[in-house]
Amino acid sequence: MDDLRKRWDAVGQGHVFRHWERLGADEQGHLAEQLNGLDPAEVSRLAGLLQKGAAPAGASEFEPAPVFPLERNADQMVLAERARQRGEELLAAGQVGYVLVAGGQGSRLGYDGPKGEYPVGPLSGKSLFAWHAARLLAAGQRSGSAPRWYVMTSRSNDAATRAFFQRHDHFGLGESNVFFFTQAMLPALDTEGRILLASPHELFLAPNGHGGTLDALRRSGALADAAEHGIETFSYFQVDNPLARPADPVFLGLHALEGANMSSKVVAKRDAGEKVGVLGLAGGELGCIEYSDLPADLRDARDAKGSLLFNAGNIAKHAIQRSFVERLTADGLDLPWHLARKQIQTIDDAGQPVKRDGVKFETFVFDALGRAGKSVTMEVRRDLEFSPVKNAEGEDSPATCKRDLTRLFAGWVEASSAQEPPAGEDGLPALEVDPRFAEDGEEFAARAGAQPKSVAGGHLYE
Ligand code: UD2
Repeated sequence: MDDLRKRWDAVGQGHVFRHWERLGADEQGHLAEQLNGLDPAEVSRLAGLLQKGAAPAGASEFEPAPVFPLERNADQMVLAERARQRGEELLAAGQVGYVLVAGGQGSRLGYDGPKGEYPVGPLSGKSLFAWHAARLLAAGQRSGSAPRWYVMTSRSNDAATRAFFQRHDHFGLGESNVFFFTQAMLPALDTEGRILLASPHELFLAPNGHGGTLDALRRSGALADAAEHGIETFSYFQVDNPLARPADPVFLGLHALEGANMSSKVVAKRDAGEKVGVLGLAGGELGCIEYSDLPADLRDARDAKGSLLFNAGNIAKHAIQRSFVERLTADGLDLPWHLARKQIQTIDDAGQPVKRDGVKFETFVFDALGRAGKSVTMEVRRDLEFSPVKNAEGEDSPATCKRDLTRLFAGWVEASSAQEPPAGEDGLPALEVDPRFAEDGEEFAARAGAQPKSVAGGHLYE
């Protein structure tokens, strides 16, 4: 105990013991455990960043990223076909492992549990986790190779996530094929760099951002596990997007043919004001320019064809070489820190609840693009690949996700000879297509003779 106190005193954080004497043994144990999980030197480095201020955005040096487009010329069509074949080979050889990031807190959605539990199946009420699992099962059926799934949680949702997978029998993937790992937490600091307490016996900790995935892959043994299983490439995707297609052979194949270390999928922005980051170059280095960093004149600028100049909306879908993660994390994760200044619920010196200005620290996975050397940025169809559930209402909400899924499926039905679905109460077709049944219009058409199940007054294809 003396040792612990000395270590934190030495870096000017002794105030975290202010309430120690009046804590119960369990509470003392909890606080000590939290502190033992942190590195005082790292906390000092973070505190040092507060003095430096935010890094200049360098807006004058922004340029659009080169993109492998959806509208392809003859050469690009040939290349895409070669890529498909290469991608299918990699998938069949089991060289692709799937990494799902599900460590975020989902506070914008207002859902009190792991976001992956959130129901998105329009008729089945299937959760985000179940939806992703269905895609992986479909990929396994197609390639003949059992998918290996690395699921990143954070300390606040790890137990609940594991329990959810248990209750659902790991969605038929097999318990031994799902590898859970947990990202690190970091303390929020006040504007003077002092650790904030959430209560007398508890630090205010927050997940260290999705860049922490890379570090957590190493620390958890997932990198070693992937090497043992012959996995060379991670297909990285976010829990909030049920349309993410983690086993896309064209994307994986392009990434491989290019010899890329990290690649990205993008969609054309809905409009100039859409709040997504765009893939672009800053000072010649590839990265993701957050919408808040893109000056209005660049945000609104158009090219000769009238498209937005900065149009490559980041859907947070990447292919990442295992060897690249090994290199990036060999001496601790070396990515820039992003500081989020927020009002934080903490306590005052007397232990009473109070709100204070504070700072949370995160790294972002797309900052690794600048270190990747070679990279492919591939444009994909928004209606097929991107409809995230982020907010409780409005854009990117459960309602828009249901609308997008239903419209997509309805298009497949319309283009085939399948039965027209009835309308649901909300006026949308009451329709759902499980990813194991079909993941695009072609696959759907190939099975159009199959009869849907009648569920909740609608047609469920599964
Ligand atoms: C992210 C991108 C944005 C855009 C959008 C696409 C950032 C900063 N911005 O916006 O450019 O591409 O996604 O959907 O990423 N997560 C963790 N641990 C963390 C933080 C996040 O696992 O510490 C996960 C989280 O569970 C979610 C994903 O990362 O699946 C995205 O996080 P977010 O919701 O904070 O990012 P968002 O929507 O602001």
